[in-house]
Amino acid sequence: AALENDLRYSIPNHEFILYYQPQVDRDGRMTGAEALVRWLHPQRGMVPPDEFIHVAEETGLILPLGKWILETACAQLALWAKQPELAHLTLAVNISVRQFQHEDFVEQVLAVIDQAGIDPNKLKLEITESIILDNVEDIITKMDVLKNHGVGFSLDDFGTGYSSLSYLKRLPLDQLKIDKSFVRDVFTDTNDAAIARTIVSLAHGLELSVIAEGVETNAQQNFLANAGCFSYQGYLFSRPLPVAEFELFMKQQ
Ligand code: G
Ligand code: G
Ligand code: MN
Ligand code: NA
Repeated sequence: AALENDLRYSIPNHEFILYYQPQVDRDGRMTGAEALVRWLHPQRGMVPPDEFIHVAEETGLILPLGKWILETACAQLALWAKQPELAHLTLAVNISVRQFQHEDFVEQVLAVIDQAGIDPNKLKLEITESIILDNVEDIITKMDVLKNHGVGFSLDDFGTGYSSLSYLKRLPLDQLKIDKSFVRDVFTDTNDAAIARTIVSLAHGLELSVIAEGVETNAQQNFLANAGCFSYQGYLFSRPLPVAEFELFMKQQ
């Protein structure tokens, strides 16, 4: 409850910042980033999103917070677009189900893109399987409008939810994101290895791209490459970084 109360003041008090984690292709080139929110609490220090996102979702504060995250991420993309070494970067932004369900979501995303003056093709929205709890027709309609403007969709934490593949194939997705829990145990759990391989071939079969998160070792990267996955995100390349460090990291590549 204390956390919930503090969360109410955290937005007007500007206590959030975005970190950026690089995404890498098969040749080691940096192709983009995922924006990850951090709460710099005046007393508690840095509170990780696992501790406050669910509170924000339960209280509805995820709506103003999610809006701030989207605005900040798009403003960052606009700044990168002006710098030759960074202009190619895409940016993935996590979207809560609660945000996506809001009736103004599509208009809000389009307005933010417009205000920031960014190329919508550089923006990727990460949604999770839990979105399917809603009316699938509504979801498809919303996604289609944004897709027609160039916005991409990645299905985050893929394989950890409970969606059926028959719903999944109807969503106009661009990418599946292999959850880090499968990547972590790929050499110690033959089930996880099989699941990781299966997600890659499912993505190929559905003509979607695929990215693996939580890649921490070269061996894991090699396993994924052998399975046909050539986009990666994880500590092997970089932890999520504050923007100044992220830009420095990108320019050193
Ligand atoms: O950055 P970290 O790995 O600690 O994030 C943990 C989880 O918090 C992520 O898996 C993601 O689900 C959630 N998260 C991080 N940043 C955001 C954000 O900007 N918006 C939403 N909705 N969730 C986020
Ligand atoms: O959106 P999602 O909840 O999937 O966010 C990804 C989370 O995974 C973030 O909290 C990020 O800090 C974390 N993460 C990113 N790379 C790695 C990694 O290589 N290993 C582990 N254990 N976590 C990672
Ligand atoms: Mn994510
Ligand atoms: Na994830």
